[in-house]
Amino acid sequence: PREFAADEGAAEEFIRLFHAENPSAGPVEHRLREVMSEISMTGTYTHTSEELTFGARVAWRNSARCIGRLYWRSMRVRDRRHVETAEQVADECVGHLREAEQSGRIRPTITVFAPDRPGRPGPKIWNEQLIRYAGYREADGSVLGDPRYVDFTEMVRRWGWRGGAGTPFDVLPLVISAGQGTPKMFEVPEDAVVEVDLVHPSYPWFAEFGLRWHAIPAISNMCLEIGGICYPAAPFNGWYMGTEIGARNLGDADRYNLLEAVAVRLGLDTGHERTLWRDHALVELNVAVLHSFEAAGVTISDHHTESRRFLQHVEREEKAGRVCPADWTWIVPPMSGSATPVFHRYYDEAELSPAFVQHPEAVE
Ligand code: HEM
Ligand code: NRG
Repeated sequence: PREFAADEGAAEEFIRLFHAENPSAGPVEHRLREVMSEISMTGTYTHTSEELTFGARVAWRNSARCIGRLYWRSMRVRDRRHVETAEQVADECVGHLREAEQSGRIRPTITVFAPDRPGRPGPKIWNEQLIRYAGYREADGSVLGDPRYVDFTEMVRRWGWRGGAGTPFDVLPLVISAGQGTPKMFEVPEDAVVEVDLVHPSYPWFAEFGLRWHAIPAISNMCLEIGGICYPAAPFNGWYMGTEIGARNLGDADRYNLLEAVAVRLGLDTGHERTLWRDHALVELNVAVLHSFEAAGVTISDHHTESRRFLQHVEREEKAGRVCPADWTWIVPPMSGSATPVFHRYYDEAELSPAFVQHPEAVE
């Protein structure tokens, strides 16, 4: 129900939260009367820039699947609520990438575009992330590139995209629609996409795989929901945890599927599971990812460090008198789970607001 009026209950709950955590913002009753009168007159209301900044940061704090929440207070919030056209949104997404990546030091950043209003939906970014690699289905059924984006790639090709050079790492165009308008495509300029070539600290042959990955994970298809207002385009980024690339993106059988190729180059016996060739290949892939990002001066963290930080975050939240919602199945890293402290406990599973929520009509 993206075009419906803002819910007064959700608005009140958020305004009360904002004032409880920001005592210097003045009396809550005054602001509540203002918000309720704006809703009754227009069907929606306008966040102050302080409310927007706080709301976006708390949406991150409430993201139960995210292990990286220790630094939630320091996220940079780019208020671009006045931006509505597809062209301007594309420009600002590129600006976001440039600002988030200052010579390799990645800064957690979110850009918030126009919200949904009654009868007037906000702009929408169709890409799952601002930077993703195309997947081309070949005649023999195999896939060149990222198999996860075969459908998306076929869609943009049907719409006339001819941008890809035909490599396994072609950056997809941004697909953006403004309100009810038909979506438009925009190339991400090459100089706005920082990438890291993957090498291994001990195996020179590793470079021959020709692997690389982009520096910035920037999820762009989730709706930022604050106090009953939905911001459908609000791309955000932090930095990568190595396993996201080394274990999942490069290792998963339905992604780049590299475990067997790496195991063979390592000289392992892939004929028997009990040689643990998959596990061994996973470790070396992940060593290569962490080593290469570090050598390139691009921020990345390993799953042991990020796990420790996360438990520090949980502790801090408890001290502040808040529950920290967490989903064990997402928090525990995809390799060496039990070697990280986050494995050995349970978590609160509350669903809190503000939040990042998936669009029901999202495309992959
Ligand atoms: C999920 C790490 C910053 C919001 C995740 C996941 C990891 C992670 C490992 C699981 C991803 C997966 O398994 O595919 C980090 C790290 C950050 C960071 C290391 C560094 C600062 C952020 C920021 C936001 C955020 C800035 C939002 C403002 C989320 C959300 C999910 C998530 C909403 C769930 C995504 C989904 O449901 O698909 N994060 N994150 N994270 N993170 Fe973070
Ligand atoms: N696994 C995905 C990214 C999901 C979010 N991870 C982050 N988010 N680190 C991938 O591209 O591999 N973040 O905002 O930093």
